[in-house]
Amino acid sequence: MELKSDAKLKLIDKFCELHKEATKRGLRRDVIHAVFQGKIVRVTKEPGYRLDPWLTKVTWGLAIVIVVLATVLGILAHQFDFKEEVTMLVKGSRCIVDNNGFLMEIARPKTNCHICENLVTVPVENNISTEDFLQKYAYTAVPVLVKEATRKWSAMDTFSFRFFRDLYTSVNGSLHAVEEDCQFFPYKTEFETLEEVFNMTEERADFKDGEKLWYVGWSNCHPGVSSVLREHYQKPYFLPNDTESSALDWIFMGGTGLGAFIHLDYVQRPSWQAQISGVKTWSLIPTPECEHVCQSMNVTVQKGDIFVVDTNQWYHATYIHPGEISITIGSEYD
Ligand SMILES: O=C(O)CCC(=O)C(=O)O
Ligand SMILES: [Fe+2]
Repeated sequence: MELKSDAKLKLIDKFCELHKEATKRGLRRDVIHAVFQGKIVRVTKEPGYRLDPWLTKVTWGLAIVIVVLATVLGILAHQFDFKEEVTMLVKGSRCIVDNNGFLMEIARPKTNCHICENLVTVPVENNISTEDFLQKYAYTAVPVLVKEATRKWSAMDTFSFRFFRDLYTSVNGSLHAVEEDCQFFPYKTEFETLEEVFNMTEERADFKDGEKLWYVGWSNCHPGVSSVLREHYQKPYFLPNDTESSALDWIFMGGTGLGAFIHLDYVQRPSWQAQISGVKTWSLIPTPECEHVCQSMNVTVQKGDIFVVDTNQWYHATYIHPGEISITIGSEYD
């Protein structure tokens, strides 16, 4: 049975409106996302953050409506087969609801467990040819660590916290673009925008003793910033010429500790990530349908290495080692 497409779109639009409304009314991002994921949320009081009683009622009202609508949308997606629209919604073509586990778990394609059946460690390659990469890894969802793959990139001597701060503060509209059109992941920090990250004190940026740790990630979709970034890195040498890199650059940056908490992405394409500075360990966990045949694996990425992984097919979490700030740049490819 087909649900009329304008009815689907109306439902999706309603969903987007609610998300925007919740944001506008000051419902915290982490709370909105937890609600969208169907979690029970407790809004704790934090210094400098208080909801007045009226706003609390509106907030809870909105949260309940969102949960109900997410449930209806999920059930309809399943029954009437409009998973593609749901995927598009969360991918951000209409509105961005990042980390929306509830809807996406319903929409995601199941993993073919052959990809990891006999894999016990992440393969490591040096000087891999394009042909080998294409045959063994490009679209197989077998992750691979390519050693010393960024040798000629000027990013290695250029990218730093201050480089990104100067770039974003000098390119008009770029911070606004991250807020409106790209994605920002504050992880465990209190930052709500990339602008707030760049406004932190010099001491905190340098991880001085006693300062709060931070680790954040964001996508860049501002052409002015992209063109500067791309002067400093190239498409990885082992990617076939006809692969298209996404126009989005993904940047993850911060100090030691837990990086990204365990999650699955719904970007539909595999990704590469280059370690520009610092050391990061990735934990890969098979999806539930493959748990019985596949194993979890860890892989440590050193400065200059590129890690390729299909983040749609492997749950993943990251840990940043003590020492240099971890800075990575990456993209999706197809
Ligand atoms: O680099 C990280 O800490 C997380 C990266 C990630 O989740 C991704 O690339 O999908
Ligand atoms: Fe991810």
